[in-house]
Amino acid sequence: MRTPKSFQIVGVIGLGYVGWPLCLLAATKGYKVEGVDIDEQKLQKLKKSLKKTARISVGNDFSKLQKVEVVVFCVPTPVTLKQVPDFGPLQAACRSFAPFLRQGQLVILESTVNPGVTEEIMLPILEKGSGLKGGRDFSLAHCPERINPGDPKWNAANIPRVIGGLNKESLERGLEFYRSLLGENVKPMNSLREAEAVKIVENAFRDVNIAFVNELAMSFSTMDIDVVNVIEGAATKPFSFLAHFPGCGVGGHCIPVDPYYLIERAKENGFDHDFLSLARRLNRSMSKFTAGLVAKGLNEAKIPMRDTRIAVLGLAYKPGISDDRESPSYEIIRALEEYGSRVISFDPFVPQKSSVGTLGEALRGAKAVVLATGHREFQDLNPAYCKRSGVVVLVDGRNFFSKEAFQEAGIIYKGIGR
Ligand code: SAJ
Repeated sequence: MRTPKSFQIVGVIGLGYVGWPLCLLAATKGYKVEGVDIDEQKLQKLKKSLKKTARISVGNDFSKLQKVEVVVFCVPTPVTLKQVPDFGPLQAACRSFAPFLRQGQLVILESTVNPGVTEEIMLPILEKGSGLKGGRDFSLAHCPERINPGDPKWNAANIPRVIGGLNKESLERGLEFYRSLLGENVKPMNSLREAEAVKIVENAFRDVNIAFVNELAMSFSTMDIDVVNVIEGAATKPFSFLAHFPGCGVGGHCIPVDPYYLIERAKENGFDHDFLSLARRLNRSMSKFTAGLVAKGLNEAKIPMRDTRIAVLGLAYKPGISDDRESPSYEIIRALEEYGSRVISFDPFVPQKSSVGTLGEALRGAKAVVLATGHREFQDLNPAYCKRSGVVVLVDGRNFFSKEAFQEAGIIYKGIGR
């Protein structure tokens, strides 16, 4: 497929779960690709995966980017332990690239940032380091990434996108580039800030909806109402309802992180996002709520929490992947240890951080089990097996198992809202 006349070579800075799929997509669309990353281990792994004839070359040399027409930044934008945005990696990448920024290049930021960051943080570093003027000498656009790790259906090649530009020409050139990758599935926004705001709004929307059902779960558990059944009932309404489900917490590098970008940015303008902050507090409280369910269950069995062995199954933040960033599992473990319990963890996707290597070892001597991640591999945890292992309490942090099956086996079952 021929690329548009303006672009032949694309540079991608940051070859993680966002940048690398973009490299592959651009190569399939006929571009030559220069991938740059600072992580040697990652570069070695990627180099092994590349066939010699590949249109993609990877390395840590930013000077290679002076010959490309488009440079896309796909670097991490985490938050600090105080939940404040950390633009360190983005600023470092801009400083490394700026000396090689050339007249006429199109620079795009895909990393998730709050409104204002592209223009107020990225642009000044690029201009200072290159002596060029954004909008006049080079174009600058923001096209927020929407990669959904582990999603079987949606990927870099078919997820619709939005894009905003520093000026009209930046927007037009950015649209031309992304339409060469995705066809018409690219919506132009009126500004960089609008494009930055779209991504934050998408993910804050999800966080507040999860907080809503988490609060319902805590309320309904006092009324003997199964919140999952109620949500599934509400979801029979074919319009104006979008089901979310309660759980032991909200993990990942998107949903629990992105709202803080908006909260912190608005604070600088004197506005407090009370609602977003409340939703964040509520979702973060689910790990303690889950540990409390363990205490309740063991109490019913007249077993003290102190020195009792408890197995936490699942460290990844969602099923079927090994990513454990911001995973609530670690908060649950901390909360249980504060009760004086002896916690054993097991996640087949995160072996390096698991205390043991098998489900059997995790259950051995455990009086309580917490299911924190709904990996398919945990389906084998059947009630009889639990009973034989001496498990007395099961806290189902993802409402993953059949409550009835465990209760019939004489195991005290506590779900999240059921
Ligand atoms: N979670 C709940 N209840 C829910 C949904 C999720 O407790 O109803 C929890 C999950 O267990 C997990 C966390 O929230 O710990 C995040 O889950 P997620 O399904 O939102 O997964 P992410 O973090 O991979 O979110 C990504 C996001 N994609 C991008 O930012 C590009 C998000 O916008 C998508 O909506 C989401 O995937 C998706 O729909 O799968």
